[in-house]
Amino acid sequence: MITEPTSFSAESYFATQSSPPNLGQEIQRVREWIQKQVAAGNRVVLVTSGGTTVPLELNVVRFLDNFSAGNRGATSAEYFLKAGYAVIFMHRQFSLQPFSRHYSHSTNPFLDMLEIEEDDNSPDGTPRISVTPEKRAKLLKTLTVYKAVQASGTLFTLTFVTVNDYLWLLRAVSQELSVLRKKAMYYLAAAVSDFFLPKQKMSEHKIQSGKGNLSIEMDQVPKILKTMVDEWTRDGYIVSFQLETDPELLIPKARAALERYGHQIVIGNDLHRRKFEVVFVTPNTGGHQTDGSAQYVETWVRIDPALTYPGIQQIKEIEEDIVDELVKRHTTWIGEPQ
Ligand code: 9Z3
Repeated sequence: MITEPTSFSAESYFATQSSPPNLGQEIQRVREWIQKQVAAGNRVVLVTSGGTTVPLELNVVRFLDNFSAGNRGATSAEYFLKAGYAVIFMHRQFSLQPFSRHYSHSTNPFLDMLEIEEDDNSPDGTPRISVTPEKRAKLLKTLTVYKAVQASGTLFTLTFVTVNDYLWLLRAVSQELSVLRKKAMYYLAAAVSDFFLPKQKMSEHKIQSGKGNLSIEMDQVPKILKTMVDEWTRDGYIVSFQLETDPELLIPKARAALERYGHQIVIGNDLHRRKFEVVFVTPNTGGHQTDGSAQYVETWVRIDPALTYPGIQQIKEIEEDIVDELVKRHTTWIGEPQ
Protein backbone atom coordinates (compact mmCIF):
# COMPACT_ATOMS: atom_id res chain seq x y z
CA MET A 1 0.00 0.00 0.00
CA ILE A 2 1.36 3.44 -0.99
CA THR A 3 1.27 5.89 1.91
CA GLU A 4 3.33 8.91 0.79
CA PRO A 5 1.48 11.68 -1.09
CA THR A 6 1.74 11.29 -4.84
CA SER A 7 1.72 14.00 -7.42
CA PHE A 8 -0.15 12.68 -10.41
CA SER A 9 0.50 13.85 -13.93
CA ALA A 10 -2.29 13.07 -16.39
CA GLU A 11 -0.13 10.24 -17.72
CA SER A 12 0.60 8.66 -14.34
CA TYR A 13 -3.05 9.05 -13.35
CA PHE A 14 -4.32 7.02 -16.29
CA ALA A 15 -1.47 4.51 -15.88
CA THR A 16 -2.38 3.75 -12.27
CA GLN A 17 -6.15 4.30 -11.89
CA SER A 18 -8.69 1.87 -13.35
CA SER A 19 -11.04 2.80 -16.17
CA PRO A 20 -14.80 2.44 -15.62
CA PRO A 21 -15.93 -1.05 -16.70
CA ASN A 22 -18.27 0.05 -19.52
CA LEU A 23 -15.95 2.67 -21.06
CA GLY A 24 -15.23 0.70 -24.23
CA GLN A 25 -18.92 0.21 -25.09
CA GLU A 26 -19.79 3.80 -24.29
CA ILE A 27 -17.03 5.09 -26.53
CA GLN A 28 -18.11 2.84 -29.37
CA ARG A 29 -21.58 4.43 -29.16
CA VAL A 30 -20.03 7.91 -29.04
CA ARG A 31 -17.89 7.14 -32.09
CA GLU A 32 -20.88 6.03 -34.16
CA TRP A 33 -22.86 9.10 -33.14
CA ILE A 34 -19.96 11.42 -34.00
CA GLN A 35 -19.67 9.84 -37.45
CA LYS A 36 -23.30 10.80 -38.07
CA GLN A 37 -22.66 14.38 -36.99
CA VAL A 38 -19.61 14.59 -39.23
CA ALA A 39 -21.67 13.30 -42.18
CA ALA A 40 -24.39 15.86 -41.42
CA GLY A 41 -21.80 18.67 -41.22
CA ASN A 42 -22.87 19.57 -37.68
CA ARG A 43 -20.90 21.42 -35.11
CA VAL A 44 -20.68 19.46 -31.87
CA VAL A 45 -20.37 20.69 -28.30
CA LEU A 46 -19.42 18.49 -25.37
CA VAL A 47 -21.21 19.85 -22.31
CA THR A 48 -20.05 18.48 -18.95
CA SER A 49 -22.38 18.99 -16.03
CA GLY A 50 -22.92 18.27 -12.35
CA GLY A 51 -20.60 17.35 -9.51
CA THR A 52 -18.19 14.44 -9.15
CA THR A 53 -17.93 12.13 -6.16
CA VAL A 54 -14.73 11.02 -4.48
CA PRO A 55 -15.18 7.57 -2.93
CA LEU A 56 -13.34 6.89 0.33
CA GLU A 57 -13.55 3.09 0.21
CA LEU A 58 -13.27 0.50 -2.56
CA ASN A 59 -16.55 -1.03 -1.41
CA VAL A 60 -17.95 2.45 -1.28
CA VAL A 61 -20.12 3.50 1.63
CA ARG A 62 -18.82 7.05 2.05
CA PHE A 63 -17.80 9.67 -0.48
CA LEU A 64 -17.14 13.40 -0.81
CA ASP A 65 -19.40 15.37 -3.10
CA ASN A 66 -20.17 18.98 -4.01
CA PHE A 67 -23.14 21.30 -4.44
CA SER A 68 -23.56 21.28 -8.22
CA ALA A 69 -27.07 20.32 -9.36
CA GLY A 70 -26.19 20.62 -13.04
CA ASN A 71 -28.31 23.65 -13.80
CA ARG A 72 -25.68 25.45 -15.83
CA GLY A 73 -24.91 22.44 -18.01
CA ALA A 74 -28.49 21.27 -18.59
CA THR A 75 -29.72 24.77 -19.40
CA SER A 76 -26.79 25.54 -21.69
CA ALA A 77 -27.28 22.24 -23.55
CA GLU A 78 -30.80 23.37 -24.50
CA TYR A 79 -29.53 26.68 -25.86
CA PHE A 80 -26.76 24.95 -27.84
CA LEU A 81 -29.34 22.65 -29.41
CA LYS A 82 -31.46 25.67 -30.26
CA ALA A 83 -28.41 27.25 -31.93
CA GLY A 84 -28.08 24.20 -34.19
CA TYR A 85 -25.31 22.36 -32.38
CA ALA A 86 -25.31 18.63 -31.78
CA VAL A 87 -24.67 18.07 -28.07
CA ILE A 88 -22.88 15.39 -26.09
CA PHE A 89 -24.30 15.89 -22.62
CA MET A 90 -21.92 14.26 -20.15
CA HIS A 91 -23.44 14.57 -16.73
CA ARG A 92 -23.39 13.27 -13.19
CA GLN A 93 -25.96 10.52 -12.83
CA PHE A 94 -29.25 11.97 -11.48
CA SER A 95 -28.17 15.60 -11.97
CA LEU A 96 -30.43 17.85 -14.03
CA GLN A 97 -30.85 17.09 -17.72
CA PRO A 98 -31.96 19.23 -20.66
CA PHE A 99 -35.78 19.49 -20.94
CA SER A 100 -36.65 17.32 -17.94
CA ARG A 101 -34.91 19.94 -15.74
CA HIS A 102 -38.07 22.08 -16.05
CA TYR A 103 -39.86 19.46 -14.00
CA SER A 104 -37.22 18.64 -11.44
CA HIS A 105 -38.46 16.73 -8.44
CA SER A 106 -37.87 19.50 -5.91
CA THR A 107 -38.77 22.85 -7.51
CA ASN A 108 -41.50 21.87 -9.96
CA PRO A 109 -42.54 18.26 -9.39
CA PHE A 110 -44.19 16.81 -12.49
CA LEU A 111 -46.88 15.01 -10.48
CA ASP A 112 -48.19 18.43 -9.42
CA MET A 113 -49.16 19.30 -12.99
CA LEU A 114 -51.24 16.15 -13.54
CA GLU A 115 -54.94 15.71 -12.80
CA ILE A 116 -57.15 12.64 -12.58
CA GLU A 117 -60.45 12.94 -14.48
CA GLU A 118 -63.41 10.60 -14.55
CA ASP A 119 -63.83 9.12 -18.04
CA ASP A 120 -67.39 8.06 -18.89
CA ASN A 121 -66.23 6.43 -22.14
CA SER A 122 -63.69 4.18 -20.51
CA PRO A 123 -64.90 0.54 -20.78
CA ASP A 124 -63.57 -0.48 -17.37
CA GLY A 125 -64.14 2.88 -15.67
CA THR A 126 -60.41 3.76 -15.57
CA PRO A 127 -60.02 7.51 -15.10
CA ARG A 128 -57.95 9.64 -17.50
CA ILE A 129 -54.82 11.60 -16.65
CA SER A 130 -54.62 15.14 -17.96
CA VAL A 131 -52.35 18.17 -17.58
CA THR A 132 -53.49 21.07 -15.40
CA PRO A 133 -54.68 23.74 -17.88
CA GLU A 134 -52.35 26.51 -16.62
CA LYS A 135 -49.30 24.22 -17.04
CA ARG A 136 -50.17 23.07 -20.56
CA ALA A 137 -48.63 25.85 -22.64
CA LYS A 138 -45.21 25.53 -21.01
CA LEU A 139 -45.27 21.73 -21.12
CA LEU A 140 -46.29 21.73 -24.79
CA LYS A 141 -43.44 24.09 -25.66
CA THR A 142 -40.86 22.00 -23.78
CA LEU A 143 -42.24 18.70 -25.08
CA THR A 144 -42.31 19.90 -28.69
CA VAL A 145 -38.63 20.86 -28.63
CA TYR A 146 -37.72 17.69 -26.73
CA LYS A 147 -39.47 15.48 -29.32
CA ALA A 148 -37.83 17.35 -32.19
CA VAL A 149 -34.39 16.90 -30.61
CA GLN A 150 -35.07 13.20 -30.08
CA ALA A 151 -36.19 12.77 -33.67
CA SER A 152 -33.10 14.54 -34.99
CA GLY A 153 -30.76 12.48 -32.80
CA THR A 154 -28.68 15.55 -31.96
CA LEU A 155 -28.52 14.96 -28.20
CA PHE A 156 -26.28 12.20 -26.90
CA THR A 157 -26.14 11.52 -23.17
CA LEU A 158 -23.33 10.00 -21.11
CA THR A 159 -23.17 9.64 -17.34
CA PHE A 160 -20.46 9.64 -14.70
CA VAL A 161 -20.51 9.44 -10.93
CA THR A 162 -16.96 9.58 -9.57
CA VAL A 163 -14.16 11.94 -10.50
CA ASN A 164 -12.38 8.90 -11.92
CA ASP A 165 -15.30 8.10 -14.26
CA TYR A 166 -15.32 11.75 -15.32
CA LEU A 167 -11.60 11.88 -16.16
CA TRP A 168 -11.62 8.67 -18.19
CA LEU A 169 -14.74 9.69 -20.08
CA LEU A 170 -13.46 13.20 -20.77
CA ARG A 171 -10.23 11.85 -22.21
CA ALA A 172 -11.95 9.27 -24.41
CA VAL A 173 -14.72 11.59 -25.63
CA SER A 174 -12.37 14.46 -26.45
CA GLN A 175 -10.06 12.12 -28.35
CA GLU A 176 -13.06 10.93 -30.40
CA LEU A 177 -14.37 14.45 -30.92
CA SER A 178 -11.00 15.69 -32.15
CA VAL A 179 -11.95 14.45 -35.67
CA LEU A 180 -14.25 17.48 -35.84
CA ARG A 181 -11.22 19.70 -35.35
CA LYS A 182 -12.33 23.33 -35.00
CA LYS A 183 -15.99 22.43 -35.25
CA ALA A 184 -15.89 20.85 -31.79
CA MET A 185 -16.50 22.94 -28.69
CA TYR A 186 -15.89 21.81 -25.11
CA TYR A 187 -18.02 23.46 -22.46
CA LEU A 188 -16.63 22.20 -19.17
CA ALA A 189 -19.26 23.20 -16.63
CA ALA A 190 -19.04 20.12 -14.39
CA ALA A 191 -17.84 20.86 -10.86
CA VAL A 192 -14.83 18.56 -10.72
CA SER A 193 -13.21 17.65 -7.45
CA ASP A 194 -9.68 18.97 -6.99
CA PHE A 195 -8.75 16.12 -4.64
CA PHE A 196 -9.16 12.38 -4.73
CA LEU A 197 -8.07 9.19 -3.06
CA PRO A 198 -6.09 6.91 -5.40
CA LYS A 199 -7.36 3.34 -5.39
CA GLN A 200 -3.99 2.18 -3.98
CA LYS A 201 -4.66 4.23 -0.81
CA MET A 202 -8.29 3.31 -0.34
CA SER A 203 -9.48 1.01 2.36
CA GLU A 204 -11.09 -2.07 0.83
CA HIS A 205 -13.98 -2.17 3.28
CA LYS A 206 -16.04 0.38 5.14
CA ILE A 207 -13.81 2.60 7.31
CA GLN A 208 -14.51 1.56 10.90
CA SER A 209 -15.28 3.98 13.69
CA GLY A 210 -14.24 3.69 17.35
CA LYS A 211 -10.55 4.54 16.92
CA GLY A 212 -10.82 8.33 17.42
CA ASN A 213 -10.39 10.95 14.68
CA LEU A 214 -10.25 10.08 11.04
CA SER A 215 -7.48 11.65 8.94
CA ILE A 216 -7.39 11.12 5.23
CA GLU A 217 -4.70 12.56 3.00
CA MET A 218 -5.95 13.16 -0.50
CA ASP A 219 -3.96 13.59 -3.67
CA GLN A 220 -4.49 16.38 -6.16
CA VAL A 221 -6.50 15.53 -9.23
CA PRO A 222 -4.12 16.14 -12.15
CA LYS A 223 -4.75 19.29 -14.16
CA ILE A 224 -5.87 17.48 -17.28
CA LEU A 225 -6.81 20.60 -19.21
CA LYS A 226 -3.21 21.09 -20.33
CA THR A 227 -3.04 17.55 -21.69
CA MET A 228 -6.43 18.02 -23.32
CA VAL A 229 -5.20 21.13 -25.16
CA ASP A 230 -1.80 19.69 -26.09
CA GLU A 231 -2.68 16.08 -26.86
CA TRP A 232 -6.32 15.00 -26.85
CA THR A 233 -7.96 17.64 -28.99
CA ARG A 234 -5.58 20.20 -30.45
CA ASP A 235 -7.99 22.29 -32.51
CA GLY A 236 -11.10 22.27 -30.32
CA TYR A 237 -12.61 25.44 -28.87
CA ILE A 238 -12.24 24.89 -25.13
CA VAL A 239 -14.35 26.76 -22.59
CA SER A 240 -13.59 26.04 -18.93
CA PHE A 241 -15.41 27.39 -15.89
CA GLN A 242 -13.75 28.83 -12.82
CA LEU A 243 -15.81 28.78 -9.67
CA GLU A 244 -14.82 30.94 -6.70
CA THR A 245 -16.46 32.10 -3.48
CA ASP A 246 -14.01 35.01 -2.99
CA PRO A 247 -14.79 37.57 -5.74
CA GLU A 248 -11.24 38.93 -5.51
CA LEU A 249 -9.87 35.64 -6.82
CA LEU A 250 -12.13 35.25 -9.82
CA ILE A 251 -10.19 37.15 -12.47
CA PRO A 252 -6.66 36.29 -11.25
CA LYS A 253 -7.55 32.59 -11.14
CA ALA A 254 -9.18 32.69 -14.57
CA ARG A 255 -6.11 34.40 -16.05
CA ALA A 256 -3.83 31.89 -14.34
CA ALA A 257 -5.84 29.02 -15.87
CA LEU A 258 -5.45 30.47 -19.38
CA GLU A 259 -1.76 30.99 -18.80
CA ARG A 260 -1.30 27.47 -17.49
CA TYR A 261 -3.43 25.50 -19.94
CA GLY A 262 -3.34 27.59 -23.10
CA HIS A 263 -7.00 27.11 -24.02
CA GLN A 264 -9.45 29.61 -25.49
CA ILE A 265 -11.67 30.95 -22.73
CA VAL A 266 -12.38 30.78 -19.02
CA ILE A 267 -15.80 31.74 -17.74
CA GLY A 268 -15.49 32.94 -14.16
CA ASN A 269 -18.44 32.68 -11.83
CA ASP A 270 -18.98 33.49 -8.17
CA LEU A 271 -20.97 30.85 -6.28
CA HIS A 272 -23.67 33.26 -5.11
CA ARG A 273 -23.89 35.41 -8.24
CA ARG A 274 -23.57 32.72 -10.89
CA LYS A 275 -27.20 32.85 -12.02
CA PHE A 276 -27.01 36.52 -13.03
CA GLU A 277 -23.35 37.36 -13.58
CA VAL A 278 -20.34 35.70 -15.21
CA VAL A 279 -17.13 37.00 -16.70
CA PHE A 280 -15.52 35.82 -19.94
CA VAL A 281 -11.74 35.93 -19.71
CA THR A 282 -9.71 35.43 -22.89
CA PRO A 283 -6.14 35.98 -23.99
CA ASN A 284 -5.76 39.30 -25.78
CA THR A 285 -5.03 38.33 -29.34
CA GLY A 286 -4.79 41.95 -30.46
CA GLY A 287 -8.37 42.46 -31.54
CA HIS A 288 -9.50 43.76 -28.16
CA GLN A 289 -6.56 46.04 -27.37
CA THR A 290 -7.48 48.16 -24.37
CA ASP A 291 -4.38 50.03 -23.23
CA GLY A 292 -2.17 48.29 -25.74
CA SER A 293 -0.46 46.14 -23.13
CA ALA A 294 -3.24 44.05 -21.55
CA GLN A 295 -2.59 40.35 -21.84
CA TYR A 296 -6.15 39.34 -21.12
CA VAL A 297 -9.60 40.69 -21.92
CA GLU A 298 -12.54 40.50 -19.49
CA THR A 299 -16.12 40.75 -20.69
CA TRP A 300 -18.89 40.70 -18.11
CA VAL A 301 -22.25 39.12 -18.95
CA ARG A 302 -25.03 40.24 -16.62
CA ILE A 303 -28.79 39.94 -16.41
CA ASP A 304 -31.27 41.45 -13.96
CA PRO A 305 -31.19 39.19 -10.86
CA ALA A 306 -34.94 39.73 -10.38
CA LEU A 307 -35.54 37.82 -13.63
CA THR A 308 -33.95 34.70 -12.20
CA TYR A 309 -36.16 34.28 -9.13
CA PRO A 310 -38.09 31.00 -9.21
CA GLY A 311 -41.81 31.30 -9.79
CA ILE A 312 -41.82 34.51 -11.83
CA GLN A 313 -43.47 34.50 -15.26
CA GLN A 314 -40.83 36.25 -17.33
CA ILE A 315 -37.85 34.11 -16.36
CA LYS A 316 -34.55 34.85 -18.06
CA GLU A 317 -31.63 32.44 -18.03
CA ILE A 318 -28.09 33.77 -18.22
CA GLU A 319 -27.10 30.64 -20.16
CA GLU A 320 -29.00 32.04 -23.15
CA ASP A 321 -26.59 35.00 -23.30
CA ILE A 322 -23.54 32.86 -22.49
CA VAL A 323 -24.30 30.43 -25.30
CA ASP A 324 -25.20 33.20 -27.73
CA GLU A 325 -21.85 34.87 -27.15
CA LEU A 326 -19.92 31.59 -27.35
CA VAL A 327 -21.56 30.63 -30.64
CA LYS A 328 -20.38 33.95 -32.12
CA ARG A 329 -16.86 33.43 -30.80
CA HIS A 330 -16.78 29.83 -32.00
CA THR A 331 -17.87 30.97 -35.46
CA THR A 332 -14.94 33.39 -35.54
CA TRP A 333 -12.65 30.61 -34.32
CA ILE A 334 -13.79 28.26 -37.06
CA GLY A 335 -13.36 31.05 -39.56
CA GLU A 336 -16.50 30.34 -41.51
CA PRO A 337 -20.20 31.26 -41.13
CA GLN A 338 -22.47 28.57 -39.66
C1 9Z3 B 1 -18.85 25.94 -12.78
O1 9Z3 B 1 -18.25 26.89 -12.38
C2 9Z3 B 1 -20.35 25.93 -13.00
O2 9Z3 B 1 -20.76 27.15 -13.55
C3 9Z3 B 1 -21.14 25.65 -11.68
C4 9Z3 B 1 -22.63 25.53 -12.05
C5 9Z3 B 1 -20.65 24.34 -11.07
C6 9Z3 B 1 -20.95 26.79 -10.69
P1 9Z3 B 1 -24.81 24.45 -11.08
O3 9Z3 B 1 -24.47 23.05 -11.49
O4 9Z3 B 1 -23.42 25.26 -10.93
O5 9Z3 B 1 -25.61 25.17 -12.13
O6 9Z3 B 1 -25.45 24.51 -9.72
N1 9Z3 B 1 -18.21 24.77 -13.09
C7 9Z3 B 1 -16.79 24.57 -13.07
C8 9Z3 B 1 -16.23 24.30 -11.73
C9 9Z3 B 1 -14.88 23.65 -11.80
O7 9Z3 B 1 -14.71 22.66 -11.16
N2 9Z3 B 1 -13.91 24.16 -12.57
C10 9Z3 B 1 -12.55 23.70 -12.51
C11 9Z3 B 1 -11.83 24.46 -11.46
O8 9Z3 B 1 -12.34 25.52 -11.04
C12 9Z3 B 1 -11.82 23.96 -13.83
S1 9Z3 B 1 -12.42 23.05 -15.19
O9 9Z3 B 1 -10.74 24.01 -11.04
